[in-house]
Amino acid sequence: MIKQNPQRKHIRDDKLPHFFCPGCGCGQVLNYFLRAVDEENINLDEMVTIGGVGCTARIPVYLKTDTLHGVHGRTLAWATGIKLHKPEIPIVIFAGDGDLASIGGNHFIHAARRNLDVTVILVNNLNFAMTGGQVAPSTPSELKTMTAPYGNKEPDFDICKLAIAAGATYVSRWTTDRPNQVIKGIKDAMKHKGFSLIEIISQCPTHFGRYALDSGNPQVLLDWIKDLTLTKTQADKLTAQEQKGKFIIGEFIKEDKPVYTGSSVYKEACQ
Ligand SMILES: Cc1ncc(C[n+]2csc(CCOP(=O)(O)OP(=O)(O)O)c2C)c(N)n1
Repeated sequence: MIKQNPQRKHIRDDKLPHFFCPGCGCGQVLNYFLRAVDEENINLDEMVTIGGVGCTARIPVYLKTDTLHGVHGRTLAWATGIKLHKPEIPIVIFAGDGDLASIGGNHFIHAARRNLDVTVILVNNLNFAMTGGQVAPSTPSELKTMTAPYGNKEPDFDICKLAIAAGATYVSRWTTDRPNQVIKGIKDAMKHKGFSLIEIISQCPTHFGRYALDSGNPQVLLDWIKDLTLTKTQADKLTAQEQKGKFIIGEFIKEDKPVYTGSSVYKEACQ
């Protein structure tokens, strides 16, 4: 008899099979999230998960949580509304890099500035995947995409640095091939009071790999990401020029600051 994965109980069976391509990192992130939740005994019934539109945004659809799945780039606007009404509800957002840093960029910087008490799990697959592999603000310079056939001529965002500059109070970055660190990062982000961002650099073999690396093989992409990955300690020994184009991983910030819904004025208004 096949032993069922213990995390399977958190999945909505009626939504299966999932729609992720073979080798896509979204399936891994879903798995890591469930392992984090299970290990911490977190009750999914008391949680809201939110996805905009995109491959990553689809992750909450499979979860037995209260789930909002709707408009591309507006996850943090919804989260703000929910927090205003019920500040005690834990909220986890699953966002693609396009969702969070392109169309949702303004919501992102202001939610971070306000220290909105939510966890954002960013799956950065370096392109707009669901719509066919367009260039995104996270696409590394000079790499080809469906809409940048001569190579991306724009500089890319460092989304973690953007979050820190805006005021986020927990920020870390990992890669899909580091399960233990991702799981710990998700736990830490969920336990953190305030705006927490965990960025996970992920493989999109179907679109990013095919255009940027001439390969739809997930292993080729994973190896490519691994070769470009540096820990924070390794990166600290390099110049800014030498760090260019590298995926620097680690926990970048963790600090206590008042949260958006924490002021006495807000609490009185809610009573
Ligand atoms: C308001 C709005 N603009 C654009 C779209 C089209 N759209 C749907 S998914 C998507 C790309 C998603 O990319 P990303 O957020 O990076 O997530 P991924 O699919 O790569 O995980 C876009 C542009 C939309 N659905 N709604």
